[in-house]
Amino acid sequence: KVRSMLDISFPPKEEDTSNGVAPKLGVEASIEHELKYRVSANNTDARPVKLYQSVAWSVHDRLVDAFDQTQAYWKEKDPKHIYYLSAEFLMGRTLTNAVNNLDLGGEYAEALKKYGADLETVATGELDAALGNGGLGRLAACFLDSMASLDLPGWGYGIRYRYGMFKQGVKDGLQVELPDYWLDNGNPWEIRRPETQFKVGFYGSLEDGKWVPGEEVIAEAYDVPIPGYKTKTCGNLRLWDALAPEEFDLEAFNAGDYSKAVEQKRRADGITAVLYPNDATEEGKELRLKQQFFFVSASLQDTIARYLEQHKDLAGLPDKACFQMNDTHPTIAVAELMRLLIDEHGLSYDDAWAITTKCVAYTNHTVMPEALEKWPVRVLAKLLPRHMQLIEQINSNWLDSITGHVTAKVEAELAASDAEKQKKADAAAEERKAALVAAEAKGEEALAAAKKMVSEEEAAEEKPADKATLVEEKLKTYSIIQENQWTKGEMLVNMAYLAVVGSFAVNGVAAIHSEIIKTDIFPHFVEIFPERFQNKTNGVTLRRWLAYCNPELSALITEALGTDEWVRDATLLAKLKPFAEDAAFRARWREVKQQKKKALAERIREQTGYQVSTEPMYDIHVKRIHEYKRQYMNAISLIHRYKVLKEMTPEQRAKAVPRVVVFGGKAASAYYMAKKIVALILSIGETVNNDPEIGDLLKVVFLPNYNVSEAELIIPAAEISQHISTAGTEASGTSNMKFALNGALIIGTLDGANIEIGENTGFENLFIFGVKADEINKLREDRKNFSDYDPRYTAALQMVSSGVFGRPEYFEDLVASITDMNRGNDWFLLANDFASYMDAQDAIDELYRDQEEWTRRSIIYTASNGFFSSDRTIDQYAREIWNVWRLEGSDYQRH
Ligand code: TH1
Repeated sequence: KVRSMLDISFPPKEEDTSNGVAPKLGVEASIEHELKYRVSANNTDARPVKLYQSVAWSVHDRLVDAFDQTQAYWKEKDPKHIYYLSAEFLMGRTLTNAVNNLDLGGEYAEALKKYGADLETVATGELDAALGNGGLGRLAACFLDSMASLDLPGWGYGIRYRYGMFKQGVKDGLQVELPDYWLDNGNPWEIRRPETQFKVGFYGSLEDGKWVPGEEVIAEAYDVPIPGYKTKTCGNLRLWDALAPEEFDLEAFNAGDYSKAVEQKRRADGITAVLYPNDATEEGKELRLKQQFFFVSASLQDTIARYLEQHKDLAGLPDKACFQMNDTHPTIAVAELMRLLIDEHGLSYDDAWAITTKCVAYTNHTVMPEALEKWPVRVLAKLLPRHMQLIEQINSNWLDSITGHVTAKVEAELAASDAEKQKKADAAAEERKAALVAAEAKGEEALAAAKKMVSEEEAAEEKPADKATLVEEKLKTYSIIQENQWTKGEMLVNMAYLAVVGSFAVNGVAAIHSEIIKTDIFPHFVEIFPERFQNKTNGVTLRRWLAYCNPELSALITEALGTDEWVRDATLLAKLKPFAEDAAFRARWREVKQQKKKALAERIREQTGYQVSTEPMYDIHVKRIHEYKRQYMNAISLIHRYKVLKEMTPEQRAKAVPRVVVFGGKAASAYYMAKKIVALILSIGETVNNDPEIGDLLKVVFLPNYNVSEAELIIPAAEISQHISTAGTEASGTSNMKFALNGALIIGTLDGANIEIGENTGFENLFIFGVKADEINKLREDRKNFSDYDPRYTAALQMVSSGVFGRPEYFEDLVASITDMNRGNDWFLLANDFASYMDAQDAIDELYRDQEEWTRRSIIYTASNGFFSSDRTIDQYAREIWNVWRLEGSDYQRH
């Protein structure tokens, strides 16, 4: 611990322990107080953002009360805690969630009347906290909500990036990236903790086995209270900021070299400056590793320090702490926990290993090879020499521990093949012997020639495999440290392997994904510890993703069920099923959808200028832009749709089913093809939306800057949503769950959580198409001489190449990526799935003509998918991995 000079003990108080403002003032008075004193705006010029700030600070004070009480209670009861280590937390806005989770919605609505405002409008004054890329970061945020709502003692640990996910703009038909300075207006949701600081070292060398860092920064904590839903439990998200040592050490600063201090500050600032904008792709930059180590080290030091306040013996740590690693990004935790236990707390290697492997668990979120983190030994050894040494030791112990297993495997394989080979070799040897005897009889010259021939033959002969070599080769496939298959000679640390070896549990995020990681990614680890591998199907919080983003639908559900308990217990949604058969209920369900479509149409007009009708089907495709997610295939299908509409007679057009197709999603700034996909969608929209012959029959909209808040607006308006990744590539997907819960039908492949949504909803109610995951490898092989293109597909691509949508040269390599054997060769198999995709699209049009049946299905979706509540997911983690329990036997939890 760096600083404890703030060890002031507060005199015990009778009532609250807060700053004394909130509990004494009612909601209305506190807003007024904040408006006047904190944001300094008098009532008359309370511009929306100032009103937002005042309301937020007023809520903040109430949050702090709940937070302090919970944390004090947990400290007293000392239950096992779960620490969710994640490089990303995609929180979005906080106000609406906090007010409603604290059950203060009514009071704030009432108080705001005075300002002629409603909470919904005021809430738009808040900037999204976008400290994450996409699904993985949002999952972490949903998990925090569920942990608190289930009264589980849990904290999130991450990085307080000063710039979150970039803001996406559109300029000249292309994506542009703008900085996301989300702290611009201050942040009422965080509490700075200058009293909680830890040193984190980098670089340097090992001197007598001891690490002497060459650079040090200070990690300073910021706490973000996480209110549970209608419970007093308020969890914590602790985010770390980096300070230069001179920033806190005033004396050294004054005595020292000013410019050196400034340089140190610049370097420290760099660590927490910006979130890497890559979703499910790796960028092996040293700064990224620095970020990972920075937050992991601070979090582990913090946890150990708090543990030691109450316990002496670190052997008990596994009974009090579990670290869940959100993908491999925090995997250096395995080495850092070892280092802290051994170097800082004097434990033996073996004791430290026993503790570490009882405390750490790992969630895998992807099987995409380009996302699996592998750090060059060279980089790790330079940045973290002691950790590299520990990883080498971990690896060598690991390989020693399995040598017996591997040897037995090799022996079994050899026994089968060697007997055969040996027989052949013996026969050949006999022949050669005979040849020599015969040559000897013929004289010196013949003998010499025969000897030469024999020795050549012997040299060329296949040697019976040498067991030791085979064992060595096989062991390499288990090794955490491996040779780079592209850059020979470079050694890499496979972080996923380190995570598996260092964890007591490893899980995937949907049923199919958890199977694929066992068969394709970690099969050799499954041999050794089959019991370590689990599935935990993802989930989403129904608070944010249904109750709060769709209050109209929620009111209808609550009315039908006669209770709002479904917000807490999502299984109750199943009771909606009979209402699908009620025509009057269906009409009201449709009315809500219509209302949400109207709100989205308004947003589309604001953001793009396009006027879209609310009559057509709203078809939504929102997620990060990626080749594997196949927005490109959707775009090609829309070109075909456009072409068909153009070729129709007016009578035919009158019968066509109109659609508004909305895309949203960011392309990583360095992801070349993804940016071209965005450009293609924008270009298609430009042509189609301005074609007077088409009118309302088809609109193609790219809504810029898709983020959590946009999603809250878009998802409730969806009638159909697209989840069309190449089978086997999308680990789970989570927006599919949000759409289903909001009554949007799904068109999708048999991939990720789509499969389980199908099982819950009934596959007959989804529009499923495409090849299956287990066919992919063979199909990719076959593509080497593939020629079976659907004529609609070819014609659509032809339109791109011939410039119907402008810039044909710009799109040339995008087209080539799916048509040219040497330039991508359609790795994600768009051509294979196109025809069945179009069939599914036709079925959608057909069903939409029958609005009663469509609405019936929509209700069935909401009723069937309570399983995908993150409360269920977290309950499973708690029971099956973490072994943590809600604090029971107290009336403290519930209001
Ligand atoms: C996503 C997966 O792609 C998605 O299928 C899944 O639903 C989600 O995680 C939550 O489990 C991933 N996001 C990332 C981001 C990075 C690296 C790997 C993944 S996998 C930076």
